[in-house]
Order: sequence, then structure tokens, then C-alpha cells
Amino acid sequence: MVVQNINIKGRKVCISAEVLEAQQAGKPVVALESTIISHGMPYPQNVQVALEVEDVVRKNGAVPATIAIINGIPTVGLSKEQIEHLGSEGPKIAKVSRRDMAIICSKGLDGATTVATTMLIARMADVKFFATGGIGGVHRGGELSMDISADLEEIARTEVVVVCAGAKSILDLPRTLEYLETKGVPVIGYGTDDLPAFYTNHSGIKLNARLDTPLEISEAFKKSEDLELGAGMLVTVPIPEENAMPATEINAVIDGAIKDAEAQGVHGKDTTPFLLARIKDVTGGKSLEANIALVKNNAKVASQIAVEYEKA
Ligand code: PSU
Ligand code: MN
Repeated sequence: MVVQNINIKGRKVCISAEVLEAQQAGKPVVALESTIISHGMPYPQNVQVALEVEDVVRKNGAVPATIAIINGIPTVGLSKEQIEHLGSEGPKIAKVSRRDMAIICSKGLDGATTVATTMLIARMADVKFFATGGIGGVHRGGELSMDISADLEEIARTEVVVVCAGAKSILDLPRTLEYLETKGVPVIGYGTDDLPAFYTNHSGIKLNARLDTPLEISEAFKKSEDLELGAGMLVTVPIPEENAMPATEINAVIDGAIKDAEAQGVHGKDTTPFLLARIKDVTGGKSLEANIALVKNNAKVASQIAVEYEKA
């Protein structure tokens, strides 16, 4: 694929020809993150899944824009080769959150973008919809450790619709919702009244907003833009019933993974990748299957929302 550099609002962002052409034609575009490729899943499934998720977006009428930092340049719409590079290098690639952006870019390095930096770069390139698996949040014990993902701050300040499957219970889910409420972020249940907990559908934690169709979400986001509220939106989509895992089984695995992290002194940006890898190992890959299914489902929903938005 031809990749060309263009300058948007004085910022250097590299946009692929496919994405640029879609934007110029007023077609819907959906952003996808890259930390899920490098740090969220093992090679080679990570590459395969990243490409399949792009196909899901295309099948649902939108154009995928997988985002990362390549040679120090925020890049919107990775080539197959670039996805293969991030996937095969895996955790050797820097996991880049907002605080890391300036340094990684100034050094001309490659970086995998988290939800926070994917949103940030998407917005620089005028991409408003983004599908992922799970977001970061307030970690368990966060009231003491203050380990709160930069994803939450970003959703509060960057006007992008983030479609996810809720959050994993590696996080303190009620505190994560409290934080988002304080920051003025709408958390929408897509056809559900309570927060989906990634591998399972019903956390029992009530959300204050439920919307049932892509059109309603698109309308709500347009209104948010009209009113210049200046925040993103979080759309939480339950994992398809047939892919959900039994809550007691997965929660026991998560509790064990958190104990392992504590025992090994894992902290900071390593915590989330460590927990994800532990959970996958202990469940013998069952959690990976669920993870793949929900990411694809989220890509479908995000594409449908983007299609509605561009229609009107
Ligand atoms: N949660 C998941 N899968 C993931 C991540 C989180 O279930 O792949 C990744 C995302 O890229 C997210 C990041 O933005 O981890 C959050 O990391 P931290 O908690 O260090 O902010
Ligand atoms: Mn953290």
C-alpha cells in the first residue's frame, strides 16, 4: 500500500492512501489500536487477528485505520508489513501512552499505541470512531497505588467514540465508572443496562445510559459535538453470548493473576500486559478465543456507528 505523509493542522501525521481516499470521499473510517497487537496477544495470532479485524470493518462498510508510531511518526492506516513488524516484535516494541509520545517520536522509534494514544492520533487525523477490546482503568488497589490508566483521562479530553467490551475485572470496575463520571464521560451500554466485564456479559454494575442502535449512538455523538462538550464517549458492548466465559471460572483466574503480579513486584506500564499474558496461559488459550471474538464484534458495531454518522 502506498503510504503518504500529509500535514494536518500543522501536525505531522502519516495517513495511508486508503484512509485518505476514504476521508476525501466522506466514507466512514474506524481506528484500531496497536498495543493489543504487540502486547495484548501472542504472535502469530496477533497479526492474523489484526488483519481479520480490519476485514470485519471493511465488510461492515467502513475503512480500517490501524494506528501506531512508525519511525517516530504517528501513522494512521498501517500496511500489512507494518502490522507484521509490530506483531512479530511483540513486547520489544515500546508501549506508548500519552506521556511517552514526545520521546518516542523525537527519537524516531516505533511504538505501539494504547487506547489513549490511538484516540489522540485518530483525532489528529480527524477519525472519530475507534474499536478495541478492553480499556485501561482504575486498577484494583488504585485508591492506594494511584494506578489509573491514562486511557480514562484521554476519553475525557478527546472527542472520539471508543467501542469496547467494557473492562476486565483486573480493574476496579465501580471506581473506573466513578472516575469517568467525574470526568464527564458518557458510558453507554449497547443493548445492556449493566457494564459488560469483557469475558462476561453482566457485571451487575448498572450503567446510567443504554442505547440500542448504532443510529442512536451516532446521534448522541453528533449532539455532543454540537454542544462542544469536548469529551469522548465510551460504548460498552457485551461479548456475544456464545463466546462468553463462566464468570466464576474467569474471575478466579484473574484473582490468581493479580496475586502473581504482586508476588513478582510487577508495576506501572508492565502490569496490564503481565495480567493479560497470565490469564491467557492459565486458561489454556480459552480467554484468547473470547478476546478475539469480542474484538471482532466491537469492530462491527463501531463500523455500523461510523456508517450512520457519515450517512446523515
Ligand atoms: N486491556 C485489555 N487488552 C489490552 C489492553 C488493556 O483487555 O490490550 C491494552 C490497551 O492498549 C490499553 C492498555 O489502552 O492496555 C492500558 O494499559 P495501562 O493499564 O498501562 O494504561
Ligand atoms: Mn497504569
